[in-house]
Amino acid sequence: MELRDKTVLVAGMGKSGMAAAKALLKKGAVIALYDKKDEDSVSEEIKAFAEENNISCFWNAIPEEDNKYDYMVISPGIPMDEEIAVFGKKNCGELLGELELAYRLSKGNYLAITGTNGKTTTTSLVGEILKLSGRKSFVVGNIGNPVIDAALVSDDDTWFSAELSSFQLETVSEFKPVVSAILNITPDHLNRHKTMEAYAAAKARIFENQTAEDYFVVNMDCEESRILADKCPAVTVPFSRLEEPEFGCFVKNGRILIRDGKGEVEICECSDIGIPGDHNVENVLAAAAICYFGGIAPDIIKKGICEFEGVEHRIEFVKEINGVKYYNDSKGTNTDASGKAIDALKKGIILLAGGYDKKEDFYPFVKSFGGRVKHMYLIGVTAPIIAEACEKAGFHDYTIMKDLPQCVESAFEIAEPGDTVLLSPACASWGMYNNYEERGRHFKDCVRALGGK
Ligand code: UMA
Repeated sequence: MELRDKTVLVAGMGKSGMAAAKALLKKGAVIALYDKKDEDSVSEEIKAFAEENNISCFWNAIPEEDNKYDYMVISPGIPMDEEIAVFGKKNCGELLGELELAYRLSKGNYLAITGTNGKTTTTSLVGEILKLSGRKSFVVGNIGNPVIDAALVSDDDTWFSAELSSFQLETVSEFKPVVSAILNITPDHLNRHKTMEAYAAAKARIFENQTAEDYFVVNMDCEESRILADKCPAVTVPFSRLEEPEFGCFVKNGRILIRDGKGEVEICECSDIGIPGDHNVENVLAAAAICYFGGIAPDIIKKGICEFEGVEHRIEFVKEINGVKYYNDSKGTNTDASGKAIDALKKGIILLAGGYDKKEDFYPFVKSFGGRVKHMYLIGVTAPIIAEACEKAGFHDYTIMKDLPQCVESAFEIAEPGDTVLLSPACASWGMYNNYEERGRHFKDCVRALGGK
């Protein structure tokens, strides 16, 4: 992709916008910056970057109609019906996301992972296995590392383990991974995508440019994901915790096996998996299939699985105080993810939930507690909405609280030895925190502060 002297409007100056802007400058493009924030709210770092490089900025202002650009690089957080996206479609030669830009500027091979939940764990595990294989590799994408930083230093032998969100996939056009994977599809981000069909369609864009030489790893235990295989041009590699496909990755007698069309290969024992819950068996099955069909030897895959300790903010053990275990699952940003954390931790759970409203229905979530949640503390915009779902479901053991520290204090007061205090909000953090990491760290600080009590 030739960018020298091309004009590019970078829309959204978060992590990916900033990384894209820097890369575009390096490639000789003439850039302008946009963010819906007003000038006072834009960080000093961004303002200094703009000033040093003499860049025009549109802070909380849409460019005039007579401004034309060759490209717009749009951030994943900006919905396509926002005024700036509408401007981009009309006034910019092409509208692309940071992922698509990075792909066009990179060399090497992509192992691309999407799904509603399990993305970060699977992408991290694939990244660990790639590292063990000795290949030059990067873990990138929605996990928090813009793809473009690694793209600029990639070569033909580079491998990317890329976590991709539906937001990022909405703006791909040429992106073509060697192996793509859809881990599961359950309701999430419906405030943005509006319908499950639109959400699944955005996820399915992960394989739209694949060909018969590529692979598509898919969860055959998840109907919403499985049906997408019919539309996929690549070789489908199903994985299953419950069935034994003739071709694919599955569990048999406590062992993880792969059938590759030539025979059956053992990867590891289920007991080798160090991260809790059935959902993590699924993540391991997916990672094993992705790596195996990405050409990595089974013994290296096994080593990666055995050594993997999980990721921060995902059912992360924080501390035990007076026989009560505290877990940080701040990454539980939808009901499906939080339901899996509850499943993994069994019973006696004091649950801390609530946050930003993504228009999910909380009734099935509360209904699924099945006696495992002792009490629930609720915060954020969704607190009264979850409370209403609790009443409807006949679950009355909840309290609406002011903030997270108050929840932790109260949980500490009521918890008895053997109980578990779990932060798994079933909601995004926005409105109270900048991101789930900040929320998770705050929770851990609150728990550690209990230590002296
Ligand atoms: N902005 C606008 N107009 C809008 C919306 C946002 O101008 O309508 C501006 C904001 O003021 C802000 C910037 O855009 O300055 C934020 O951009 P962004 O929301 O796209 O966030 P980034 O910092 O670039 O982070 C993005 C991903 N964020 C989202 O998709 C919302 C990060 O995923 C990702 O790690 C990062 O790129 C690097 O690839 C986070 C996430 O929450 C973890 N993802 C969602 C999820 O996992 O559920 C999809």
